[in-house]
Amino acid sequence: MDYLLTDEQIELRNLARKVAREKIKPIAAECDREGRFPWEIVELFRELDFFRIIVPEEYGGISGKSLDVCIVTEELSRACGGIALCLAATALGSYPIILDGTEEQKRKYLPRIANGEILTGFGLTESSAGSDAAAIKTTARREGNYYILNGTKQFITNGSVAKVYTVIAKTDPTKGTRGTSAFIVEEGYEGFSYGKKEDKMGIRASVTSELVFDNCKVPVENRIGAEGQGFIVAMRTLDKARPGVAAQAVGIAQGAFDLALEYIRTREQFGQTLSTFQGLQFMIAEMATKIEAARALIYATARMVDAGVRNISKECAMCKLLASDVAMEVTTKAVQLFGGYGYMRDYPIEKFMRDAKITQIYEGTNEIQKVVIARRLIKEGASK
Ligand code: COS
Repeated sequence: MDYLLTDEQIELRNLARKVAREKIKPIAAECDREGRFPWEIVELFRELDFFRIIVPEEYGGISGKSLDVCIVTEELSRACGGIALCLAATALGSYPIILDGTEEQKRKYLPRIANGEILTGFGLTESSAGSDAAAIKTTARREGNYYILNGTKQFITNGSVAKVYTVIAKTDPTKGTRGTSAFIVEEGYEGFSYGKKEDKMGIRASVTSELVFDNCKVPVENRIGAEGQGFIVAMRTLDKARPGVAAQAVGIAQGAFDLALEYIRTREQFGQTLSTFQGLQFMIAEMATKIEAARALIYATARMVDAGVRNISKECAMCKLLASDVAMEVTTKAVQLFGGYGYMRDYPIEKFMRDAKITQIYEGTNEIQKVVIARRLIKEGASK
């Protein structure tokens, strides 16, 4: 199904699909095994102008549209959900600047993000502040023309490979969510270093590290939005990013499904291919239907984001919830269809299941997505 994509979007999708098949698929297993960040793919994305998709045209980009980011993320994730993240996490790290940055901040950073010179990351999570994002302990104390940041951010995607981070810190610990502010922190700032690099179950081609701030000096002009607006900046960022995680999840599901479908068409048992057994036919019919349902919701939501529709946290959360649950279900069933081979590392299928799991956890656990959805439903009341 083409979901009424424009000719340009179909061209973009086909290009991303080709890159995924020809350049990402051949290195996916090795990057996964070694936990290697694929700099050569970053270089290729630079050459292909893929990073420009994240950024609006007036700042050196070619799109800035959520739907385009989703299309590319999905296609890349069909080959490797981890490798796709160098782009998707750069989108996440850039959204605070795109959504709430000053004109100067946009002019300074977005062209460099667009041309692929810098990757970015988003620093919200801490060891004791995951779902409870307002519980962050990292502080930012104003001293003249600087803020002094102290604390540690945990599980930061692109941590140590990105050059620029958007970081949420407490400027007034007495004021709860209203006491947080957002900052742009560059690699090389005094007092900023990287901590532990995580050894993960999946998305192992993506780097996940701690960001450590020890009296880190950040210029006042790097504050994004007004002092006290950091939590809102973070929530707005997550709203915009969640369809992208959903697209990653659908891509992972589709990648696993493609392999499973080919497998059952050729694998013979009891003198016939697995595809002739009705139980398995029903299984693949359900898998494909759920993938399409998730994709359709993502496209519809991304179009709403791009049209500037306000108050769509619910729809963005629904995308992420549905797509990641579909990814987990589809990849688990794909492993099942491969039988014993599915459980073996010699086959590419188990990686999809490991990669899928994170999509139910990061950028807000699916339990948090349900909180966001339910709060909105209760606020809105029944449709008239
Ligand atoms: N857009 C704009 N503003 C928002 C918003 C959104 N999507 N969501 C909340 N806000 C505002 C609220 O309106 C409220 O503003 P006021 O102070 O003016 O009333 C403020 O932010 C605080 O909101 P709330 O009371 O809902 O905050 P909670 O502490 O209850 O937290 C959840 C809400 C659970 C939704 C939030 O903590 C969350 O999203 N947690 C998950 C974080 C996450 O995704 N982490 C993943 C790692 S980052 S990749």
